[in-house]
Amino acid sequence: KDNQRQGITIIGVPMDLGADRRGVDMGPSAIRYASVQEKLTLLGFDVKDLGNLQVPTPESYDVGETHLKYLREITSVNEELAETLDKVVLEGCFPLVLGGDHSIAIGTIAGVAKRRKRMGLVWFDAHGDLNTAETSPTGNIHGMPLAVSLGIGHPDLVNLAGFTPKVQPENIVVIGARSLDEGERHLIREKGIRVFTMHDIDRLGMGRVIEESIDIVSKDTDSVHLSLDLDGMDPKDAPGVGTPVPGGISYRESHLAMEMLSDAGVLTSAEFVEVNPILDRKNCTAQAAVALIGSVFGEKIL
Ligand code: Z70
Ligand code: MN
Ligand code: MN
Ligand code: MN
Repeated sequence: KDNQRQGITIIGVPMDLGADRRGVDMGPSAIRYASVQEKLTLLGFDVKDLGNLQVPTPESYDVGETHLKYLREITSVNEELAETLDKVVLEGCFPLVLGGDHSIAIGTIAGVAKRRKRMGLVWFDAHGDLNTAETSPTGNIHGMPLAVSLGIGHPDLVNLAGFTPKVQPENIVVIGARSLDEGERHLIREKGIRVFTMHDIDRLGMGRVIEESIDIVSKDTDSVHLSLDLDGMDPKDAPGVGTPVPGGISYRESHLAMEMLSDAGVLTSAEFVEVNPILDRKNCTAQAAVALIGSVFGEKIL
């Protein structure tokens, strides 16, 4: 029956205020052009696309403090994103957020965590995104959202949606890390965050990494969010990102990861961020994102 199909609600956030490189604001458009809605509809889901949130253009605003660039504008977009996602969760639909730079995870996580007692978090990324204004080498807020979600950072970001922290360190896994700043390494040790670096993926294999990850994010939790930065993948397979770091997760490994998460049936929300069509080759990074989204929602080879 049509009205019994699981609902997925897509929200685009054309945010580029959290990163230095323009172009990532076109990510939602590129992912839609790669037929995300068609794919999910074919898989049997009831898909609704809310379109894009309004995001200010950097040229018309003051950057503000250089150690927290565009703090005000990023905070207000994330407030709106959190409110939108809270409604999607209340409606019982699965929120699928398309970025935009990774600073939007602050609002996504605030929104999906609001009604949950305890959320698990899968952070797929070349980076830790665990910086604060004090430790960041760039002042770019897209390098801070995981710290913010743990309750560490500027109060305007940390207290977004009126509660903090959004997640506990023991329910987080980072997968694909290979570029960490000194302050991030310190925070990982201090909080005991489970980080599967590329070294761990090489040694254990992605299959074991995901088995362990599922245990960590689903133990004593009532929901699991997937925050997937396309720069976690190898730049050979996903060149259209602002900060490519060599030696990343292969196309094949990333699919295995999504398929295993899907089979475990634990995910309750997801976001795909940092797709930059200006730096891409024939939209292949957006196409990779859509292929991964297919796997998240149960697409199988056979
Ligand atoms: C660096 C910083 C980052 C994404 C770059 C880089 C952070 N650690 N995140 N690209 N997606 O500026 O904080
Ligand atoms: Mn950057
Ligand atoms: Mn990131
Ligand atoms: Mn990254």
